[in-house]
Amino acid sequence: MSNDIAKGFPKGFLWGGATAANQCEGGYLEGNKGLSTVDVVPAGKDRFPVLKGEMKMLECDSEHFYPSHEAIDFYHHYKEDIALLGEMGFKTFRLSLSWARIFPNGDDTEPNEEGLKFYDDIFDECLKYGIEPLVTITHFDVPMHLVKTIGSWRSRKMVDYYERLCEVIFNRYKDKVKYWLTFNEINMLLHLPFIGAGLVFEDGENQEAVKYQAAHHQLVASAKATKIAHRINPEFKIGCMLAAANTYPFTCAPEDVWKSMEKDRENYFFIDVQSRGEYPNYAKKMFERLNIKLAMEDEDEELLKNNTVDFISFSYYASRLTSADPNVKAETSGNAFKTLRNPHLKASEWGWQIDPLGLRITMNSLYDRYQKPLFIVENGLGAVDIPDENGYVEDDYRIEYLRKHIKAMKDAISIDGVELWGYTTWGCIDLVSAGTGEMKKRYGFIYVDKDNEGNGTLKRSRKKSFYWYKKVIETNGEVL
Ligand code: P53
Repeated sequence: MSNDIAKGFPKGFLWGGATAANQCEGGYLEGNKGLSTVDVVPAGKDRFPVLKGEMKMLECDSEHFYPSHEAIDFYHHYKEDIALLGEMGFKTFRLSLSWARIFPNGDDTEPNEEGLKFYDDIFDECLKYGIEPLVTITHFDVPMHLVKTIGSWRSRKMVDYYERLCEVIFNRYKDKVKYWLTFNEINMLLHLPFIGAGLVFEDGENQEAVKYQAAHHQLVASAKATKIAHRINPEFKIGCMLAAANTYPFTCAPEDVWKSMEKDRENYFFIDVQSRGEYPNYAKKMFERLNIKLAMEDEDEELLKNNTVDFISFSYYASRLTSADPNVKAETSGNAFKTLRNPHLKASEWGWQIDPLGLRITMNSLYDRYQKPLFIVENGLGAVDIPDENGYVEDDYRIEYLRKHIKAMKDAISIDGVELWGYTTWGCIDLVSAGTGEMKKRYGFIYVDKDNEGNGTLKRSRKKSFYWYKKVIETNGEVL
C-alpha cells in the first residue's frame, strides 16, 4: 500500500482564478486585433439563437449591444488586475489568448507582433508576483474571417491554422508558460456550436453531422498541439477541458439510469478521444445510427493515439438530472445544458443547481475513467452583488458556495485519493457572462463597476470574498 495519498491539499497546490480573453479583454479592435466570433454575439434576446448557430450574425449592427467590445477593459487594466491577484496570493492565473489578436484573420502568414507582445507583458506581470500562467489556447474564440471564408471548424483547414497558432505561441512563450489547455469546454460545441466552434447552420442540413465533423477537426488539432508542445518543450503540460458534471437519473428506474449514462457519454466522448487516444465504440455505433460518416485522414488515428493529454481539466458549476419519462418536465432555466429540477438541491439566481458533493462525484468519475491528474479550472457562483459606496460587497453567499466546494475537493483528495493539481475559480475578477452576456451575473473576488448596458467607471474594488480567499490560499486550504 502506498502512503503517499495526500492528507489535505498537497504542497505546491495551484490555487488561483480563471478568466477568458473574450469575456474580459475588450479592446476588440485595438492593437491590430481582428474581429472574433464573440464580438458579433449580442446581449439580449438574440444572444442564444446566435450562440447556437441558428441565427446568422456575421457582422455587428447598430441595433444590438455587444458586451465583448469593451468587456471589463482588461486590455488596459491588466497591470492593476494582476497586482490584485498577486495580493490575494494567487499561485496560478488562468487566462486565454485571443486568436484574432495574434492572427487577426486566422490565415495570415505572419503573426501580429502587437498581440504577441500584449501576452508577453501579461505573463511577465504574472511572473513578477510568482503567479504561474495557465493558458487556454482557444476559449470560445475564432477569427471571424475564418468563419466567413471557410465555415470555421467545419473545414479541415482549421487544423493547419490552429497548428500555426500553436507553433508561434509555444515557441514565443516556452520559458514563461508551462500549463496549456487546447480547447475550452470542448463539449460545448454540441450545445452552443457558434461560440464553441464558429458554426452557423444552413437550413435543412444535418446539424449532428456538421458538429461531429467539426469535433473531429478540433480533436485532431488538439492532438497536433500536444505533439508540437512536447517537441518544443518536454516540460509542457497539456490538458483537455470538459464542461463536466455527472447526470443523475431522476429515479432508480433502470431506464432513467440508462438515460443518464447516455447523457454523460455525450460529453465524455471528447475526453475519451483526447485522453485514451481513440474513438470509443459507443461513438462509432452512434455515428452509424445517425448516418454520420466522418471524413478522416490517414494520419489521424495514429496522431490521436500517440498524443494524448497529460492531465484532465474541467469546469464544474452544478450537477445535471435527466429522466427517460417524457412526462417529467420540470426543467430548470438558464443553462446551455438542459437539466431537470432536482428536489434535493437549491439553485442560484440563474437556476444553476448547487451541489458540492456533485463535485466530489465528478472528480471521482473522471479520475476512475482516465487515471490522470485533474485540474479544476472553473467553479463558482454567478450572483447579483450589491456594493456599498466604496464598491465593497458582503458576498457571504459566494464564500459559502466556494467553501463547500473546496471541502468536497478536499474529501476527494484525502479520502478518495484523487490526484488534483489545482483549482482556479471562474471569473476571479467580475467579467461578462458567456451564457447571458450580462455583467450582473458576477463571480469575482474583485468587483468591477459596470452594468449590463455598458455604463460604469470600470473601477475595481475588493469584495469580502477577496480577503477570505487570500486566507484560504495562505493556509493551503486549511482555514476555510
Ligand atoms: P456564464 C454555460 C453556458 C455558457 C458557458 O457561465 C458555460 C456554461 C457552463 O458550463 O461555460 C463556462 O458566464 C465557460 C465560461 C463561462 C462560465 O462557464 O454563462 O467556460 O466562459 O463564463 C460561466 O455564467
